[in-house]
Amino acid sequence: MQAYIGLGSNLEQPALQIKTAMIALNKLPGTQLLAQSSLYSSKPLGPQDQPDFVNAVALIQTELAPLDLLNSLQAIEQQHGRIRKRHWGERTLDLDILLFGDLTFQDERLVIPHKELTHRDFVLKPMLEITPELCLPDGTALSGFLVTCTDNQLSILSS
Ligand code: ROI
Repeated sequence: MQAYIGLGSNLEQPALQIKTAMIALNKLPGTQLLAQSSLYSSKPLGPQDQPDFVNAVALIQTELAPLDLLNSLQAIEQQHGRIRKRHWGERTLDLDILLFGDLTFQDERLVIPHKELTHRDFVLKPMLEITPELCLPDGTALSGFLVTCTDNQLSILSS
């Protein structure tokens, strides 16, 4: 299955956090990194008295089931010494499953597609950089949400 993973960090050398997390994704069992977006700098959504974020998206091919993938992503977050200071606050590393093939899934721990995906420019723009024609499982083109999503003043850090 192909899955899109959102990456975000604004503590402890954010760009390095994202780059090493990409490498860790490629090392997960039964998983390969197929593509990665540029690294984007973005203004924080939430409290403004925190550092800017670095955001990116990875496209992976995985044999893991969704909840196994979630467990693996949470293990990577822990290995990066995930610190979360407050709700909607700063963090060392956030990894979110955005899309998982054409699957829709919902339980207490995981909702696919990710609930905020269509609202956040720092998720949409890197996803569309990888796959411009990308659609939700119901066939809606993601590019249509660019006009209504947040504006977190994205700028490309490096390719
Ligand atoms: N803001 C930006 N720009 N990028 C993020 O990844 C991000 N993640 C979050 C909150 C705190 C909501 N704000 C964010 O979890």
